[in-house]
Amino acid sequence: MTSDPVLITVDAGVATVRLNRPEAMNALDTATKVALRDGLVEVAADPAARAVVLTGSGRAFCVGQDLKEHVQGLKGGDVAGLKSTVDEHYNPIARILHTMDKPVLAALNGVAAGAGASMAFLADIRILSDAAGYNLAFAGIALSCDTGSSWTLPRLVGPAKAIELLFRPRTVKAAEALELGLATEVVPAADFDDRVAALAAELAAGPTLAYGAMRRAVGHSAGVGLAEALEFESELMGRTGESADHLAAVDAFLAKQQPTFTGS
Ligand code: T3D
Repeated sequence: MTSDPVLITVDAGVATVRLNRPEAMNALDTATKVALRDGLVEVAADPAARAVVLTGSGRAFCVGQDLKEHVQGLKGGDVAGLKSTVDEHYNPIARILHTMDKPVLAALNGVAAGAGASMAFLADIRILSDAAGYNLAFAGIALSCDTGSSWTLPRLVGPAKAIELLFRPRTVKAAEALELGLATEVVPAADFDDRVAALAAELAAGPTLAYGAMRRAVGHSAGVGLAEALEFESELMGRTGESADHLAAVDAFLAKQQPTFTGS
């Protein structure tokens, strides 16, 4: 066992980023936020990591900001610390999760609350154990929403549902999350690790550059008109069209074989 608040391993193309404060339901204290932010930057730059799994140890995925640490700051008069942690920690974490050129899979072993939920919404795929759920806890502590949830949540569930979930926080259980579009898949807890490993392996063996381009294209298109989206698509098609994976895959298709992607 180790006391590192975030554990990162890279194995067979899969980087697993595991929040590791099970005794605190993986609440985000400063050390955890720094380790997560810096760890994600490293994983994003590591060519050996072709798919990223974000998950938690113990019974929770992540319950967001560590309120025990937070209240000490507030009572010590450090209200400015609230803004600085958003700028120094939450926003960089959101940016790197959203922009890295490789697929991101959020594996919700348990509840995701506040910024924990926001991080899951930034992933491409959300696998939930049937013991997991979401709680948009921000209003419960009289805060606005952060870590990109004002952007991701309405895109996932529509603006009206987003406001409902933000105004009246409750734990949305896995089955409802699936209905709402907040889960890609719900898996019995006993099968969770195997299913996450299988899906991560599938993504890690895929056309990494194309996946990265697709997540950029879909994120970019959300804020622009069709004309601009077409231009960006053209640029990305050019980039992926020059890749070794593209040529190898076309060759394999014509030879009626399965392609082997290298991520380059
Ligand atoms: O400046 C800034 O930091 C701004 C940034 C903010 C980003 C945010 O994430 S704000 C949102 C912060 N998170 C929350 O408000 C979530 C609070 N937690 C809950 O609503 C519930 O705990 C859950 C719905 C997540 C889970 O409920 P349940 O019934 O499974 O567990 P519980 O009994 O409420 O909690 C178990 C323990 O975890 C308990 O401690 P205890 O009594 O055993 O000593 C509880 O206090 C602790 N805990 C839960 N969430 C947090 C936490 N401790 C510190 N920070 C937490 N976020």
